[in-house]
Amino acid sequence: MPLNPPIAIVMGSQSDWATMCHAAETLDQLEIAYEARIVSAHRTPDRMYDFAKSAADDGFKTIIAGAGGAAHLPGMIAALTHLPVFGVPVESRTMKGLDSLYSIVQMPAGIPVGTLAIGKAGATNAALLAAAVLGISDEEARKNLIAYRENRTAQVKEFPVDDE
Ligand code: RP5
Repeated sequence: MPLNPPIAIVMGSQSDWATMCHAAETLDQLEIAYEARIVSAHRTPDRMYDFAKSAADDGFKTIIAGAGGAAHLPGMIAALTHLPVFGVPVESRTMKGLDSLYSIVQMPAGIPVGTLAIGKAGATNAALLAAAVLGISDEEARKNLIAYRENRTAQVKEFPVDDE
């Protein structure tokens, strides 16, 4: 049976995709394969359990998990797998994502979740961190990540200009 792509992007709801698609787009730019799934800690706990317990055997190397509000998904997945988990706090409607951030970042010692910024920046950086982890042992991923970073640097003007 073919193994899954190296990176999983999971999220608690369809509504998280507007944020998590930025992780997917970043991995697209890096030409790194991923699988995106809706895996809710609260609404589909059995699906979450099955996903997390089999993630390593299924060939995933890193998991990006995004959720908002009472955002237990990244921490629960981290409790169920030894794979690195990067958590993305999705901006919630009522608390602007501070609730999501606090839910994800305050893990007890022993079960780490690498927690990113709220929203698009966090989703983008989660993909870049996942690529960096993959790049330790995958030369293609490493080359693409280095090229991505060089390209971003080259786009920064040295002097400011009036609005174009
Ligand atoms: C969380 O509840 C999800 O991660 C999402 O951010 C939030 C709201 O979900 P919906 O009510 O939009 O489906 O579990």
